[in-house]
Amino acid sequence: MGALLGVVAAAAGLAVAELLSGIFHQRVSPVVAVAESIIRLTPGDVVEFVISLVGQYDKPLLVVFTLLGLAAVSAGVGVVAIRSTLGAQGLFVLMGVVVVLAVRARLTPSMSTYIPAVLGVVVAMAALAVLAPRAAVAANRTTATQPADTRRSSRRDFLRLTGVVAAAAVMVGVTGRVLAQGRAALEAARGQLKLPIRRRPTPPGADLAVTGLAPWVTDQDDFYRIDTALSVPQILPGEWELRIHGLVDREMTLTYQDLIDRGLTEAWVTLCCVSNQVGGGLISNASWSGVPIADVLAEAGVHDDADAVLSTSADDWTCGTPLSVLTDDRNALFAVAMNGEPLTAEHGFPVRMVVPGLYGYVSATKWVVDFEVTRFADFTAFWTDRGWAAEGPIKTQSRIDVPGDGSSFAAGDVVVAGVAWAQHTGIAKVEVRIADQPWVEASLADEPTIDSWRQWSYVWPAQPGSQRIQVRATDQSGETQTEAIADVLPDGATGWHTITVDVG
Ligand SMILES: Nc1nc2c(c(=O)[nH]1)N[C@H]1C(S)=C(S)[C@@H](COP(=O)(O)O)O[C@H]1N2
Ligand SMILES: [Mo]
Repeated sequence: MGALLGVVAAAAGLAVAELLSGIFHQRVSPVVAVAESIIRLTPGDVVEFVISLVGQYDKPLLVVFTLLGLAAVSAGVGVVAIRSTLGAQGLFVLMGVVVVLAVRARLTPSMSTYIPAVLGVVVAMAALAVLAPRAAVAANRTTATQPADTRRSSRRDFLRLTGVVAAAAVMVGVTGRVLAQGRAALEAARGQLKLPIRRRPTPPGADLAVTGLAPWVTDQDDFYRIDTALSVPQILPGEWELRIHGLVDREMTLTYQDLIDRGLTEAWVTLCCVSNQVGGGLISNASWSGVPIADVLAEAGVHDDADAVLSTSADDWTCGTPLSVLTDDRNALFAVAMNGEPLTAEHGFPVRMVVPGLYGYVSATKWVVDFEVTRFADFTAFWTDRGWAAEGPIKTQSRIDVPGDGSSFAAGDVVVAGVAWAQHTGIAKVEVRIADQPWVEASLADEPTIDSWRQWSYVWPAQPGSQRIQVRATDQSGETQTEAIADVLPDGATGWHTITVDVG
């Protein structure tokens, strides 16, 4: 009775998790995330040996084994539930934590990443709460004096309810899997693309390779993700079209193949979110492949009275960008690839905008499908409607990555290192201040382009005690970061990143 209870409750939760992950078009569902994490944590030679045995069935088999494992653990939880519902709920929470960690390891976190796993656990717990008391009565653990027919009827009651929950779980779970097919088709199409590009090596001298310091190039899976899309837009390259219109001489419609046929330009660009707090992680650097927006606009013939472009995504998100940054000589691109790979669906597949020097909300439209040349006076966009500034040039900033805030270590020479950025202006100087001592200059890594962030480091002869470390950057226009603290709203945070460490 207990085992059945546990398995059915877990199945209800799992089904809801699969459904939500299908609705959100996530690349992996919670179950697959657990399965993939198992592969990751298994030694390579063991994985290879298993694959040599089962061949292409490795993934489906692993998912089946993961499900069997989950069922076994859940059965155990159900047995516990007959004795202590609270204890069983605790075990479900624990399983939930494992699933969330697996999801975290396999998906770039965004607004909706953890919703399926978390709601799945909630549903499993609710099912347990409803079924466990009935199971306990049916298992006759409540009173020894219970008449036999009462026990029989409560057993029937339990089995009937369990059957209903199980049937609902199967229906919901299957719906989730059907919804996931769309994403699978998209992944297949993405995998079949043969773009004439390769991953570019990190430019020599740009990466100081300090442990704990953000690598100069961010892998696509580690690249920060910000968007309003609960459900990731699914657009096959063959279906994608970009309409260019508005204040132009010639309207144009570009297909994916049109873009590729134009030849791809490569550019290192660091993207940054206006919501990035001082010291925050909503910033990443990559090599982008795409078509210069300026070339396309020149072909369309922009009218003299235009000063902006209103771009719209497949999910109707809108963004206003100054025309000037799209037509000058910077690398503003309709990008199709990041780090030599087609964009992932989460980062705008098949085509997005990338513009050096502007926060993402005014420049980096993912899943872009409409491009209207217009005037700022004539429109508002998604975030400007919500109080954010119409123009969003990135503010010069710097961040301390190592040592970590609040960390403790022994006195002696300690490497302090981080990144600084002033996209399309360039970083001229980074300074570090320990407590109230004078500012000292950090050494800078090479700057292959002014459109990317720049790493810095400083060897600090650390003295014992609690110590404050601050950083500030000066850009190549001579401007030094202001100490004045400003919130991210309406046009980006200011202030010096400050950490405290304990030197023993
Ligand atoms: N379609 C669409 N594009 C979008 C957004 C969005 O919500 N929808 N968010 C923007 C914001 S605020 C940022 S910071 C960047 C982030 O791009 P990334 O998720 O690839 O890092 O995308 C921009 N492009
Ligand atoms: Mo953003």
